[in-house]
Amino acid sequence: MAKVFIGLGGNLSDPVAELRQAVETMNQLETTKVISCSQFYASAPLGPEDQPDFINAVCELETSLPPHVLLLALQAIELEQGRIKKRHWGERIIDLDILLYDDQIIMTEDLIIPHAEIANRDFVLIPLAEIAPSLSIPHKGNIEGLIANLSKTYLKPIA
Ligand code: ROI
Repeated sequence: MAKVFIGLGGNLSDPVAELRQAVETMNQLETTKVISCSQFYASAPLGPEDQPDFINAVCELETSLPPHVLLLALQAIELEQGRIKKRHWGERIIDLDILLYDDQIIMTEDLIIPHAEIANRDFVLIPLAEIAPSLSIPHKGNIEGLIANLSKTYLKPIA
């Protein structure tokens, strides 16, 4: 089984319900189990500011689905929940990103692991650190160091 971390985000419709639904569906994928999830956080949008705040979380999965099969499964969940692309870096119902897949490094056209922006995003690093506090990210370093390097953090756990 591989240990995988998934970043979840959304800012349309009822984002908390959408994230919960995605967690439940991921847990039902074959040979896949959701091991833990961070709290849900409200975060300021990265990108155009005329869109609602996001809800973000990170979950840890155990799966025997290979990376590209998992990617297709996550894309199917996004579509099933009604994701449509409105604009670049714009609002979305649900985004499911593979952040880490064991300690694999993957660089293909449709899949880059570790996620290319993992080191720069408070809404990924802080929930990730909550469930994996001493994680070391291939090529990028220890999660505590990455968090210390963040410039701004506007992120707060929702009640
Ligand atoms: N901004 C925040 N705060 N959270 C996200 O998950 C997120 N996802 C995105 C863009 C539009 C870049 N901005 C985001 O894809």
